[in-house]
Amino acid sequence: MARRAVGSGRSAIDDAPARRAHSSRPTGQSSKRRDQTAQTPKLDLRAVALLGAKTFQNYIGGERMDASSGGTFESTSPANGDSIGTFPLSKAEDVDQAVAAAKAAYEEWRLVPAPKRGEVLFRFGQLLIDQKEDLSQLMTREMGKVIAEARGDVQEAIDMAFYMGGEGRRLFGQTTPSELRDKFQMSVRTPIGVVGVITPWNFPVAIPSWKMLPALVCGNTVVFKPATDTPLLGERFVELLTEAGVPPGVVNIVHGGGGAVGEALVRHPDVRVITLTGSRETGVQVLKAAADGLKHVHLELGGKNAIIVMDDADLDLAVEGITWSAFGTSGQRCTAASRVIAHAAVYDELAGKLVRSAERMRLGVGWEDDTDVGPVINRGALEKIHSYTEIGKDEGAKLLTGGEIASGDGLSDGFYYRPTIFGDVDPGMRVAQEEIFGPTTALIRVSSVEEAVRAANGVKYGLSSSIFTRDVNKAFRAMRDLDTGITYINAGTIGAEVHLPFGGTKDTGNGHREAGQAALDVFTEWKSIYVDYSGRLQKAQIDTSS
Ligand code: UN1
Repeated sequence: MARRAVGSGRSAIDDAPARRAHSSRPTGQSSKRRDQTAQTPKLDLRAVALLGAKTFQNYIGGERMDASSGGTFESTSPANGDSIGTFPLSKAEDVDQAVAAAKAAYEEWRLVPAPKRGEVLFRFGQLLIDQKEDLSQLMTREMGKVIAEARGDVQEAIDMAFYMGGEGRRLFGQTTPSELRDKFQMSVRTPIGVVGVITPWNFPVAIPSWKMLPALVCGNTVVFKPATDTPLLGERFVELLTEAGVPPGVVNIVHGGGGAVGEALVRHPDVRVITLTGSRETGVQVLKAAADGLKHVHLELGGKNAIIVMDDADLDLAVEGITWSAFGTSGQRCTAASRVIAHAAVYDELAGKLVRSAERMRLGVGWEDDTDVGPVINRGALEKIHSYTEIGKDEGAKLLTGGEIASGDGLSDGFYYRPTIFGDVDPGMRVAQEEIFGPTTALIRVSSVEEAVRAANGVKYGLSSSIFTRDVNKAFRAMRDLDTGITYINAGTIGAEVHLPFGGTKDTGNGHREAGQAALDVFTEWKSIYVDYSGRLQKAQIDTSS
């Protein structure tokens, strides 16, 4: 599965390590690592500085082990190139081992009462609270997002841990009357088995929590492949789950690229569920590869999200919402506002305010408090984002600000791109159609709410949308007509909370949702149970006259 040159930058399964792959060096850690996990010291800045010196292993069936091939890859900081750590470059044999461990552990985990499984998640939530600052500091270094957003990412996982922990005492089914006498019936949710979890780098703690925590509370076991750009955060996630009491084999981590580990997981006959957040193209490949096995596949793919600004909007509020949604996380959210559809009456004023707001943003390393925009994830992403600036210019869009790789003041050591705004964008242009996954947004001029909604819907994706208006009628029309899984009124396109369904329409996914109650549908089968206590054979649909 080849990495695409353009398109979504957040490709999890095909993210074969963008960085150096080299042969393994001796680790001397073997299974002793398990003990170290229990007493993992809190990361302070000194510990963070030492990170590059560490070599990590896979965690399979409660044992630490190198990749069977002995290969490794290195994780480095997009902020300044510092080494974060060295990780096993696993292959299909490692996946086989992990799946066998998860399959064996399933037989016991599925029988642990769901409230007890929920209690493990509560403990995990508490550990995340205790480790929030350390994880956030680590995240700003390994993934690059600014520290306030890193804390938000961890908080989202905390919220999910408590939400899904509570599901342990719900997991509601239905009871219904029977058409026959002396007969009882109900539906119950049952776990499915081994779940393959393939996650991206942009929410390296939150997204694994959206997938693994519902999978676990429902009684499944997990083989987890974190993105090769953020393996240490994946590692810490599993260490904390283990510390919270997840038994050996219930969660296994296999590091490595999508072409080897991801594909082996998707094709493995004993993996019954695949959940992937990644690019549209990867999603299609996964769906095809999983088709022969008739697996449950949950896909959370791209977005090309629009913010509509009507002529009656509070413009300053809209500018704040757009700035946050377009340039927060350096635009690397699937919910990022990469289009702004503005009413002609306010277009010029809005464009001027937006350009000033973008130009005020300070680029830098995420762990400095006054940084507004951190780096993008890697050189490939930087080049792809810049290629869209060239595409936009060639298409005739007007570059209002940005459009360049940032350098100077230490920025040349990392992958920094200036917040970029295109004006006079035609809704059909590539910069208005394709997911760029960087700090670039496109301004489109319209003259009515109907035209705005048409433009907003005129893309293949359908994740998030927003409208700024003070007219309740327009707001309700937009809520009804915007064809997306998430719609905001007088807020940007980002900021979903964990207890409502998260996902999108059209090419954003395949009809499933994560988060909220909807997530349970991905990780359970329904079983309908009929109990006849009449003592005789009653035939449904036939013996129904009494
Ligand atoms: C993503 O970009 O894949 O609503 C997830 C938001 C965040 C999650 C984004 N809570 O933007």
